Amino acid sequence: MFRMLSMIVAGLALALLAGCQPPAQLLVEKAYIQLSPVKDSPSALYFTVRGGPADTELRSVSSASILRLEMHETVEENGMSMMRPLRAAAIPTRGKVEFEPGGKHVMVWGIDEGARNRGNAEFVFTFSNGEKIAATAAIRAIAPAGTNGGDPAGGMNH
Ligand SMILES: [Cu+2]
Repeated sequence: MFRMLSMIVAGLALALLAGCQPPAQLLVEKAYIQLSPVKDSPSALYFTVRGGPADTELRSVSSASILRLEMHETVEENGMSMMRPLRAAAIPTRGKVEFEPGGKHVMVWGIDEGARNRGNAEFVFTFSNGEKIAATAAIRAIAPAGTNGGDPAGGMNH
C-alpha cells in the first residue's frame, strides 16, 4: 500500500514538474510597439524572449514595415539614465529576457502607413544559433495624460 502511494506521489510530482517546465523552446512573446506621443520622434518595441534548450543571443530585429530599428539598453551612469546601443542580448537556456520600459528596448523609426492603419507590425527576431522567429507586435498609443496606462516609466522613458 505504501509502495503504491509513493508511486502515485512520484507520478504527481512529475506531472507538476512537467506543468512548470514545458519543453524549452526559444520564443518571442508579448511584443508591442509603444508609439511615441511626439510625431517624428522614435517609438519603442518591447517584448519578452524565452530561452530554448541552449544558450543563444538575440542578434537583430527587423521588419518590412519599419524604416529603422536599433537595439538599445538603458543604463545608469553617474546617476544619470542613458541609452546605449546593444549589439546582442544573451538569452540563457530556459531564461526569460524582457525588453521593457527603462531597460532593454528596440528603437523604432518610421512605421509605415499600412502598419499604422492595421495597428500592428510583423517582426523577425534573428538569433546567433540561426533561428529566426516571427512575431506580430500590436501598436499601442500612449495612454491619455494622468492615467499612466499602468506603465511605471510613464511611457516616455524608452
Ligand atoms: Cu533607445
